[in-house]
Amino acid sequence: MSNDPGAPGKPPSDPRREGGVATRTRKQVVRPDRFKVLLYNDDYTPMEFVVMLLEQVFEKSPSAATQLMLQIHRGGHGVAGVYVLQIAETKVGTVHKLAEQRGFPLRAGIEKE
Ligand code: TYC
Repeated sequence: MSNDPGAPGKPPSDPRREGGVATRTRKQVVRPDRFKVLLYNDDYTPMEFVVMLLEQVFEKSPSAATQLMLQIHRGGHGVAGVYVLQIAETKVGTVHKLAEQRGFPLRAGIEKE
């Protein structure tokens, strides 16, 4: 806060009012774009592996992870989480790395929200 008491009988000086022109400066609020991380169904990745990923990579509860895995299994794809781009890209890379290590064809992708 300003620590300018001003001269007695005068209001404190306000640099935004110098020259008698009132200006108002608002900080621009920048909200970064967000991206959905999608998981796609396939016929070979075990259900338990997908549930494990949803818990450990996407921080879902065990019951939320199971429900979402079944939704992907039945519907073809689902949203594992929503993040800023750099985090979304890292999550996709983690999914692909862990799936490839186990020889599973699981695929993830990114879609702008
Ligand atoms: N369809 C797989 C199975 O029957 C399970 C599965 C669910 C795979 C979700 C991928 O993103 C996926 N074993």
